[in-house]
Amino acid sequence: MGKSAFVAIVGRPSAGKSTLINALCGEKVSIVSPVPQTTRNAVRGIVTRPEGQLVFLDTPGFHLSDKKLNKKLADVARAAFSNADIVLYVVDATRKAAAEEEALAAALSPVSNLMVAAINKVDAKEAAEPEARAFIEARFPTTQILSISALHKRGLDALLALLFSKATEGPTWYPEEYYTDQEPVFRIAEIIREKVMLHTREELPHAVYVAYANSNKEEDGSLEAAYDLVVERDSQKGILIGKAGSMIKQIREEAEADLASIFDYHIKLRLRVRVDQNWRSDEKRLTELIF
Ligand SMILES: Nc1nc2c(ncn2[C@@H]2O[C@H](COP(=O)(O)OP(=O)(O)OP(=O)(O)O)[C@@H](O)[C@H]2O)c(=O)[nH]1
Ligand SMILES: [Mg+2]
Repeated sequence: MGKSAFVAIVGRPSAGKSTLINALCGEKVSIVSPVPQTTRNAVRGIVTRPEGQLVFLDTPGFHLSDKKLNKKLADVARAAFSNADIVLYVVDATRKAAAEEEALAAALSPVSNLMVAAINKVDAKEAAEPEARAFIEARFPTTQILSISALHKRGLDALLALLFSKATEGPTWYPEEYYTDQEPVFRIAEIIREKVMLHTREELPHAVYVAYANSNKEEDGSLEAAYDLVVERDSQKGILIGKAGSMIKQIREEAEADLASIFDYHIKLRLRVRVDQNWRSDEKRLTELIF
């Protein structure tokens, strides 16, 4: 039996948590965009090495807000770090630690003995690594701190070595070729949502969710899958469709290109836009979507 551990990756929105889980797993496990609050679910990524297996949980960025959606996202992050064997705290070296970082650090204090800290984005010219280090050291004096660049895959071998050194003897939960346990229906919806996040502005990225409609397996083994881009208000439909359908076409084409590199069968998407009035205030809908 080798070592194993559940490792929750936590940090502020846009700290680079999803970029990091992808870099560690060597595959696109979780979607990435420059828009804060891209990740909405606890997404699992698996790393199996001769030493054992680490199961990473990517989590939504910890954001202070009274909005229903943000509270749910914070709940997902809290549940993940409360149940993990190891907590990987990602601090963005390019942003000053303000009230949000302070609140996250306070929330992490009960699990400080399980924590490893990674200062991310040290490649960026605006990175202030000593400040980030001082912030962590002041609040978590016994926590080991590494500097990394998730984007340029720097410092990741040292990080994995540190995480394996903290893991204990335990079972291997997944077959060694697994890098995620997500169902294809969810992964496809997420890839589509990533393109929405990348191409829309201001409030719209946050006002969209992607819902599976139906699919058809063709005789040649390919899949035709229909998904709905769901917005909050009628006035948002036009922006997502774009001039003569240009926006939705771009979203579809870019999503299909990504899917081609992930799945070993061809996936053709059919996208529609529909309205689910004020879904972000709908407790039932949020419970379905945020987990
Ligand atoms: N320069 C630099 N940029 C990075 C690095 N890691 C992530 N980024 C960028 O930071 C932005 C946010 O990255 P994500 O991985 O989506 O961040 P996240 O923490 O998952 O964000 P949420 O899911 O919104 O909480 C993207 O534009 C990334 O390309 C890094 O090491 N260096
Ligand atoms: Mg993310």
